[in-house]
Amino acid sequence: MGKRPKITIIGGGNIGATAAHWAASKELGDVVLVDILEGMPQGKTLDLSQAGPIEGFDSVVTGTNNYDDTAGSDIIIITAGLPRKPGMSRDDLLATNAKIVHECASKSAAKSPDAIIIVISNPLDAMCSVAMRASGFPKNRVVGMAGILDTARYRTFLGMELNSSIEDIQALVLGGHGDAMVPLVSYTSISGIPITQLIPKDRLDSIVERTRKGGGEIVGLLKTGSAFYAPSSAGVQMAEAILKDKRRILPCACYLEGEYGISGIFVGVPCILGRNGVEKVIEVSLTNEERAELHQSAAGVQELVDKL
Ligand code: TXD
Repeated sequence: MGKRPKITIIGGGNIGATAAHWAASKELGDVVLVDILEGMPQGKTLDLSQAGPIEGFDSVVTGTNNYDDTAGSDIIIITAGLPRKPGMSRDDLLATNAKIVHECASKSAAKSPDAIIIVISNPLDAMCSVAMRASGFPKNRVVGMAGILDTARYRTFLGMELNSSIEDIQALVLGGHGDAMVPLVSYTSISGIPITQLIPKDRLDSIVERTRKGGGEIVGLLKTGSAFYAPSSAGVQMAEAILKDKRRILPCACYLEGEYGISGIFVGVPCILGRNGVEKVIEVSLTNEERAELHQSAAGVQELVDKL
């Protein structure tokens, strides 16, 4: 009888603690929450555990400041790092978060050499490169969470526009997790109906623009930090696809080696997520304009990686 899967979440702040909440309530496995702050992960997970009898989940959720407690994890979700403040770009976090992600990835990978790393910390695409280098893991076992969040924002705005269920909206957003991301209108449908039949172009364009600026909109409202409900939910959806070997097709930041004409960096593309992490990168055909936008977004990622 196999033991329960083990999910380590590094960074017990807004995203990490909320990811622990989603993972525990879905009973994806036992959860270990790591932070540098003494007592904080221990307190949050003790509190979360006490919701178990109410919500009906038996996941064992523990907090720690010691990587020994993360040993043998199946999944490592890295959320540690500073979030943006109003006026900051994700790129402003590069130097500080690169150091943090490097430490978290190397220390956790040493204790769980067979794990799959899901990176959430920003600037996301560059932090994936840091995590792959620091962990020494192969490209299929390092994947970044951004496209699912960006696509979820896009789908939410479309559902609002049509006053219809988000469950029936299928969409794809490619590219780096930045203002240059590429929502693909040509691959957006509602119950198979192309979106262009349902929403006029001017409204679609403003929805695409709002999606691109979706992170900044929330940072501007919160003032003290950035989004965390949807980002953590997206990260846990990736963990679920991997742990249950669902082989879902989801937009994730994957390490490309020639796909889409891009090499040597992580960029948001559709991929199959299963027990081995990124099972396959899926290349969809793009219009010249969409391809140019994807390459422009990738160039922004390359610029950040070059600064590392
Ligand atoms: O789509 C996406 N990928 C993004 C990612 C969506 C939203 C925001 N995202 C980014 O995630 C954000 O820009 C940050 O870089 C991270 C974490 O955001 P969060 O809102 O959770 O930040 P918090 O609440 O400040 O939590 C960060 C925690 C905090 O408790 C620190 O003590 C801890 O990280 N931290 C560390 N933990 C372990 N090890 C080290 N070295 C460390 N340094 C800080």
